[in-house]
Amino acid sequence: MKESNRYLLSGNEAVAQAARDAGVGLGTGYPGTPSTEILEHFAKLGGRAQWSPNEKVALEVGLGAAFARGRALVTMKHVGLNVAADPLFTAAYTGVSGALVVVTADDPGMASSQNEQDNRRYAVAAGVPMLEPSDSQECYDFTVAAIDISERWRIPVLLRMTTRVCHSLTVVRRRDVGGPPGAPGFEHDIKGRVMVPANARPAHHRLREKLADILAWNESSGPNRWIERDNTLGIVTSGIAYMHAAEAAPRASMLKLGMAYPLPVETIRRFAGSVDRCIVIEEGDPYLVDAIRAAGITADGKAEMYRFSELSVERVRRILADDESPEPVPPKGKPPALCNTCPHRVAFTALHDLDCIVAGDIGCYTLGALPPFSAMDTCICMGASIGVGLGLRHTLPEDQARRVVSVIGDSTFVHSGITGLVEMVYNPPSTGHVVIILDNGTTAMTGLQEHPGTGRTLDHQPTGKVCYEDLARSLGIRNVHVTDPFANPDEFGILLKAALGASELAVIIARHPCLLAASKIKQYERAAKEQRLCSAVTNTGN
Ligand SMILES: Cc1ncc(C[n+]2csc(CCOP(=O)(O)OP(=O)(O)O)c2C)c(N)n1
Repeated sequence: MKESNRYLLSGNEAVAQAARDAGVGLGTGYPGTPSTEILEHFAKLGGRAQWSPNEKVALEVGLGAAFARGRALVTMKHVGLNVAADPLFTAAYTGVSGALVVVTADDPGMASSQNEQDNRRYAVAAGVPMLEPSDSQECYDFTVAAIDISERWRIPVLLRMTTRVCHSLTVVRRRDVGGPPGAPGFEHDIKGRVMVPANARPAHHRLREKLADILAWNESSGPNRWIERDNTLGIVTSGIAYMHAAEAAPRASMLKLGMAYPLPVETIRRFAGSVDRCIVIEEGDPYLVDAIRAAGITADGKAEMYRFSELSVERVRRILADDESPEPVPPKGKPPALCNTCPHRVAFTALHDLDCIVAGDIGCYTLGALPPFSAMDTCICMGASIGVGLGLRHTLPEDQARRVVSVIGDSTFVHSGITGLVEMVYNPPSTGHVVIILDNGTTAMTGLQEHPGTGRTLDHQPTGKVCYEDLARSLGIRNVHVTDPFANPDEFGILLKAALGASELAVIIARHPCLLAASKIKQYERAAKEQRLCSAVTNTGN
């Protein structure tokens, strides 16, 4: 919807729009709810966007672009930052020559995640400034601000979103976002970018000096809002919690923090001193309240029960009233289930029938843990199925070890399963091991994104393709089988039984397209074929 300069955008769309308006030259990331639509929208707006095999690679590519004076946007869900943490911490030391903005989309309440970690703590641990928008306008404005801060202080900047901020639609006014990026180019700076200890020691000092400077800027002119109203109650808040607090206590004075790190402690001290009761309203961990109290400022916080799940207007009212009585239990929704025609069903039926011990992984196929299959025994993080399966095989008595199988999806295998396969070859259990790759030709869980195993880019154009069977064979695994479980369910069961009976390493690739993706895949393949024919005709001059 557009009325003059007014756009109704989700937070994710607003980040993409700001990145496009600000001349971001490269967007990289790995899909993950609630962040996925940022790069997809950036591509729709004409930006160059790429899915990487995982978040670590995405951040490294973004960092390289920012070393070349480019403006880069890197997107991921909160747990993605665990994967990308290694480059992030040292990129804080090297800094950047252009701009590097890293979006972490946290999922309090775990609408679609395996934990509800609060990534504000990453900003402190890595020493990277963090901005925290509350609505789509701020998603737009703070993306622009993050680019400015990154370029001004030559430092990566974290933009922390949460599920409601990512997905809610609010009005955005686009604006003049300042100058275009400088021309790309490379300057040698071995001392600044090669982080051996002799270079990293002074780099750490430089980082702390930058952070002190950013803190001074945040105290004087950071993106924080002091809203003075009735001074009997003052609320310090940030992110989506601000929206709930504004509705729950419309007459209270507010200090709304836009920059979660470094915290403008002196501004908070003055605010707390200006009200009779100061209370911190924040979603997730007691991050703000702990830091505020550590600075010797008196402030109330929330009871431990409100650390879990998302806040709401009602929950904020309860926090303000010090109400710790049990909360009403929300009605149970319909549990999710594998689609009736999902090819994963065949694998889980066989795993169930053969009484396997299944080290599982994350994707649509995690639903194999539910009845009627009940055929997944562990699920930790992306890629963990292979390592966990190997550990089980190394430790269990032989009769049980022989029943252990690792099950992993295709996107997950490329993300972080390949190193597990290398471990399997390097430290094989005495009973062998069986890995099933459920290859449905897409990243179904997050909405059918492409990945390096599909052979298509983010916008579905043909590109290089990783072949799992060749990869497994190249590692020295001899038992590699490709089967279509949908076309031939009996064959899948027979293969699995034989693999379990042998004391060898085996990889079974169960290949059948996700039914939701199949027609689109055919369409992309047809378009690619037509394109090839066209260029062949052009090349022969006909
Ligand atoms: C580190 C990390 N990044 C992203 C996600 C979000 N996510 C969960 S599973 C998954 C991939 C699922 O695709 P695939 O393995 O192909 O299985 P499918 O859903 O297609 O069955 C993604 C992107 C996550 N949980 N953890």
